[in-house]
Amino acid sequence: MKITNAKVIVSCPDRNFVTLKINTDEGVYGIGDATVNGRELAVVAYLEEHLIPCLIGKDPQNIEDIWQYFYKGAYWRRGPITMAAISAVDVALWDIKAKMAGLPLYQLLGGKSRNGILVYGHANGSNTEEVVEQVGQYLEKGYKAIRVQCSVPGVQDSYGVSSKDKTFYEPASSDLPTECSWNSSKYVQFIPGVFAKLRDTYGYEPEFLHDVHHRLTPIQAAHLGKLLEPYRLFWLEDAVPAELQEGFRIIRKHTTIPLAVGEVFNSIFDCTTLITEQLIDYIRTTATHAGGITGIRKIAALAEPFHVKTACHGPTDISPVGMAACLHFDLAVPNFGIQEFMLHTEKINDVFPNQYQLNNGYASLNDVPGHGADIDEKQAAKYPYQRKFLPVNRLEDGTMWSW
Ligand code: CS2
Ligand code: MG
Repeated sequence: MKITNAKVIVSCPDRNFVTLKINTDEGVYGIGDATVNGRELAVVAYLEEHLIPCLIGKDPQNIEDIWQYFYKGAYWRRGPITMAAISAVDVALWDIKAKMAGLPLYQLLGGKSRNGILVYGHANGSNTEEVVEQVGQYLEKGYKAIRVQCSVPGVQDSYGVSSKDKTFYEPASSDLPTECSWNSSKYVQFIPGVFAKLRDTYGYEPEFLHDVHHRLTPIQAAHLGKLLEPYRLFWLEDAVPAELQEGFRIIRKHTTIPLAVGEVFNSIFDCTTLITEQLIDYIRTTATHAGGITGIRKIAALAEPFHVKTACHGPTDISPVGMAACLHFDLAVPNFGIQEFMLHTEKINDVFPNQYQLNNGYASLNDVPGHGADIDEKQAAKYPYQRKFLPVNRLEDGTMWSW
């Protein structure tokens, strides 16, 4: 069996996606997601110029060898662009292998380890009342777990709060990046009150999560963790920028709040200290960014004996193809924790027909061969790429900060 050609399709149905399609001499094709939000065309160039020429003629069945060829063969290893490109190749090859076997992908990963895939949705609001109302709507829809973000009084741009008509919240700009303004002290003082109100209103059964989005220092994060402990959060996510894995020792020393990290990680080396020292509880690496199914399986296998569970990143900038890959992994992996799940718009689902659904807080998959997600190229062609920047962030005095 041979790869005959491969192409990259860039489309913007409400937001940008980079999709790889690999064709074979047996007529079977595979689809992978290579979207890096805000840096899309860098991955396109990487795929078209550096990977696709080497793929032609290779046997698509040798997934591990192809992965190693591109990983070890890069010389300049790792990084989000390289690894997103490798991820797309990997997911497309797993798709081909499962289609050839006539099986849903999760069967090739060891079969079902659970009946349903627990997901969390996103509630947010410009004040506590709005948040309480939105959380109520999610609970009515059957969600068991909900991420909660709220505007902070006196802070110009809090993270994770969307305008009402949008299903995503990063203020993507086609001009230069939007400049946000931030104040960590006001945030740390305000946010525990939101969770106090939620527990008052809905009791202690629903699972609530919160994303700090890399904005605190370790000691600030430790303080916030302590303040949030009475409200029994499922997790505190990305409390600090995680380039310094050792920084989590400080947070861990001071608080029992469960910690999640890793949506921006792209290899196992980004999380070895975090996992082996048990500094975190959930690892958020995802199929689109951390080396595909092959990459996240290895990370999950390292995490399992250290009681760290998986929690694949799944905002709307992961395409339905990337989401499908994650859901197959989630169904099979022994140390599954939770899956982030934001609903895509109708336009996006028209471009990417898929075979998963949500029911009563759990995602499930239809049993079709492969990962079940595809790209409708005619639909995709209707929505050409549009340059979009993610925001940047500054403290109130103008100092650059993490967004
Ligand atoms: C967020 C992401 O889903 C999350 O947890 O942190 O939505 C993140 O802001 C985006 O992926 C950035 O592209
Ligand atoms: Mg996050």
